[in-house]
Amino acid sequence: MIAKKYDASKDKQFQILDQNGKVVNEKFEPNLPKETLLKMYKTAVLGRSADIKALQYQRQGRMLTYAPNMGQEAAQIGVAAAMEPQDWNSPMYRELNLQLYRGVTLESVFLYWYGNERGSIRPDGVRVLPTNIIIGSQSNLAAGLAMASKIRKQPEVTVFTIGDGGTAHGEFYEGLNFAATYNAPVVAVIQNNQYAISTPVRKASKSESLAQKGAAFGIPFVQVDGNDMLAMYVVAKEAMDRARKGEGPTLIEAFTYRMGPHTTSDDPSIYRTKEEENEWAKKDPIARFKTYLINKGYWSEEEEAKLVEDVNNEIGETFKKVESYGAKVELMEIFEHTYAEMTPQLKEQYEDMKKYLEGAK
Ligand SMILES: Cc1ncc(C[n+]2csc(CCOP(=O)(O)OP(=O)(O)O)c2C)c(N)n1
Repeated sequence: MIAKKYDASKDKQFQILDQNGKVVNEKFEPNLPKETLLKMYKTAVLGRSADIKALQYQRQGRMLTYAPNMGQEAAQIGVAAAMEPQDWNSPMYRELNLQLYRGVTLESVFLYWYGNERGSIRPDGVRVLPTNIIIGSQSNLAAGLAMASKIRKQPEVTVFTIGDGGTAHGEFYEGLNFAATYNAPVVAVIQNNQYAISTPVRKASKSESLAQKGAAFGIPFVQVDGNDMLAMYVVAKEAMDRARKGEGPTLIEAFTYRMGPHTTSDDPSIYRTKEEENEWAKKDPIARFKTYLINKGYWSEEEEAKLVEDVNNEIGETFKKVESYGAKVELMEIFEHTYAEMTPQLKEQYEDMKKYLEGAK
């Protein structure tokens, strides 16, 4: 297994495509059909363009807030492409590309950041939990979900994603420890984009790599070049297969970089240098994957121009629709979606809130 050969505690990172899009680890190059590779690429282009547009909409005062994904497309899509339709995601908030690949609509992602909770509703059969803003909570949810699949003998795997900062939270350890101990079908993916808002990872952990925290759970762990779509896919596929066979969780660290701000309320120029940003711009995950596809004869600049135009039209149309819906929802909707039936506590909270709002009129 890759985790055995690429020991993250010895500073070994798994890579297939180098930053120029050249295959440097042929033995591991996956034999993916052209349609799958193109779906991965097109999703990344849509995700990147949607990120740029969302930042602009927010600056124009048309969007509430937004957490951009730029730079993390491969780390998300490589994982999503390794999943089967029946698998589950317990996502964090910086997960646009993973969500798009798995069938969440751009409309619902925009709606969510617009401030409309209806953006949390998934199309039928799309097994992606609502966005977890509470750092670390996705780990315990994943452990519970995976345990339910195991007890019900369903061939489902749950993937949870967490930031580097999130690995300093208790829930990361609680969930993964439980999943490891009971061999629950979980794949844990750390999106190490090197900053938790302005806190660099070296101020949040003393470990050489974040992957090696897996040793404490007794599970395989591996650090991957998170800007390498192929490496992320191959490692995630191996981890998914293991989990599905009942062999328990794997911990994957995607070593990547957040090219944009933490959210629209952040200014990264205060805590990181232009040189650092320029270095990482050279490692752009989309650019190197594009070169790979062109070299394979699967993609061309003409197709690129057409795709960018189509994608920008789609984004513009989608956002116009979202603006026409607005952010207003019925009060009841805030309370009624957590359980199949509202608990007495939720009913009480609803009544309290209703009275409060009536009093405020
Ligand atoms: C329990 C909890 N504490 C604090 C916050 C506020 N907060 C939002 S994002 C963030 C940083 C998270 O960084 P990281 O886990 O590295 O993920 P990234 O945002 O870089 O993707 C913090 C502290 C929160 N959402 N939840």
